[in-house]
Amino acid sequence: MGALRLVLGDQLDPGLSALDAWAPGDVVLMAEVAAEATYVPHHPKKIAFVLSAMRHHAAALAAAGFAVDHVRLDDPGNSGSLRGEVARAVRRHGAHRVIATEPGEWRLAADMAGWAERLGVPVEVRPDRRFLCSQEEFARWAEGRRQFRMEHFYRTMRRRTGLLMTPTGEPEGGTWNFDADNRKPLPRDAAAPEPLRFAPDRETWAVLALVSRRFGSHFGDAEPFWFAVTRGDAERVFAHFLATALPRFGDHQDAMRAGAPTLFHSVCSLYLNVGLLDPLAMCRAVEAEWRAGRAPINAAEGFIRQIIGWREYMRGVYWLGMPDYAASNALEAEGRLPALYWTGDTDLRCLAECIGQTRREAYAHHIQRLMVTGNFALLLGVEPRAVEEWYLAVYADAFEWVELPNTHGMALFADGGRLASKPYAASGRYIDRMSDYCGACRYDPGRAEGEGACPFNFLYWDFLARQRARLAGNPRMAMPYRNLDRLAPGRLATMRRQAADFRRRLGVEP
Ligand code: FAD
Ligand code: DLZ
Ligand code: SF4
Repeated sequence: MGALRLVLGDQLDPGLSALDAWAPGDVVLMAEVAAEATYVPHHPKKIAFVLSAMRHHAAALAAAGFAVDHVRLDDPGNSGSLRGEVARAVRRHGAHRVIATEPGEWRLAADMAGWAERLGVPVEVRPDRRFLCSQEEFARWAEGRRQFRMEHFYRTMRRRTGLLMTPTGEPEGGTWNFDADNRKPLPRDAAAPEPLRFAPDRETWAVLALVSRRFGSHFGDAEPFWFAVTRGDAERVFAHFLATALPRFGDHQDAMRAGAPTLFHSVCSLYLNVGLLDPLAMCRAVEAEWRAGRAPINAAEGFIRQIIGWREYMRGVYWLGMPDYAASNALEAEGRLPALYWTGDTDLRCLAECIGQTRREAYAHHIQRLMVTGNFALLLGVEPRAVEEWYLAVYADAFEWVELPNTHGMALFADGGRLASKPYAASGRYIDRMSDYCGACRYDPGRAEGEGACPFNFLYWDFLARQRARLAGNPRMAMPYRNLDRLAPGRLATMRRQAADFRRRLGVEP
């Protein structure tokens, strides 16, 4: 009779708080359950990644001396839910209490709050130390601020961690943020490195067969499967990134290229989010590359900002605001999500590239998510919940604490500016500048009306006109509204008609 220590599929860290003060007789429970794969229809590659990484972590914990009870998806009697598996394990082991680490999604935290009563044993939920800023610290930082700005939070985190700081407390390089140096398009002939890939081992092949049998109808290809599924291999991925991509990460952070999904990105978010990599250790390693002269400051600062800035900020906004945060809909977007998000069937080449790549790899980098698929949904006025479900389902790194603020706040502006100072709405010209997608597209990014006009263009002007009452007063939107007002009224009316037809054809409007 001991404690049952719950380790979830995104808590694969041997230093997890749920394992603190281990005592003889305690048992770790890890449970593969159908409900976690289907509450949204997760991409098969993501499910295979999580399940295989869970199995490898369970083996590593057992080898380190922990008693581990790992319930497999196809074990007879598997109840299909986390609550059901915890209840069965409490009975199986005669556990007198349950110890967990706070989960990454509000829905599970809310469910856990009722576990003690249902199970008849105390349930202790401990803080998650894998983040640099606790929920309480973020709440203190947020106190008294009506609007949050990542930049202010980021500076606090730089000072606290000492990352890229001089001995006298100034930012290295003389400025806090090199964002302006992170927007260079990629020259046509520039070579980009490939991320490190791994062949599946026997356990991963078994998981792939299981996933194909149980979840093969979900959007996405499980194979070829090349993700790391152990801590050691995830560390190799990161070391490979440092050696091959970090030096140019800064310059081309916002660039997109057809057929090159990862460019100079790390493809580490999935490993970080399930606990196979440690955020602070990664940032220290990146800083060391800069100090050794192997990476420029705009690359090191840009990467560190994503991790101690954006990543922690998103988590803070999520936990502070939930569940109300998810319910907001500041732009009153009520449209339906076009089927093309799930089929990839579209002649808009930028969308076809990003969605096709997402289907194959369960991966897209930030600008693809924000400025192509996210921007399109924003301009169309799609209902936030449907967009969020898509992002949560299709990316291997998607867990609601980070997916929701990125989608709801950053991409859709559905929080009315709590998280970002303006909507990231852009026309086809932006996509043309930052990618090579438009060259082979049937639409022309230089045209905004008539046959062959890029839909992002007429949708952009239609969006601004439609949202004038809500957005025109925002100082950061002054320039777009000045440009809108310069359009001849007849031209704007034509574009708005074209936008309305387009939205109807896509099924956004009934
Ligand atoms: P890199 O470009 O190499 O960046 C390094 C690391 O910084 C990433 O691994 C990630 O941990 C962190 N990071 C970068 N940008 C962000 C950000 N905006 N928020 C939080 N962390 C960031 N990221 C997720 O981890 N899970 C999600 O579900 C998710 N959903 C998103 C949805 C939308 C609509 C948008 C616009 C962004 C979303 N992001 C999400 C953020 C970002 O797109 C991914 O973190 C990034 O693309 C992962 O690829 P990478 O590891 O190659 O990143
Ligand atoms: C994403 C996922 C999947 C697909 N499967 C499981 C699972 O079988 N067992 C488990 O413990 N966790 C899984 N996860 C991760 C959970 O969805 C995640 O822990 C919660 O969403 C909280 O972040
Ligand atoms: Fe996308 Fe427009 Fe460029 Fe085509 S022309 S790829 S639709 S931005």
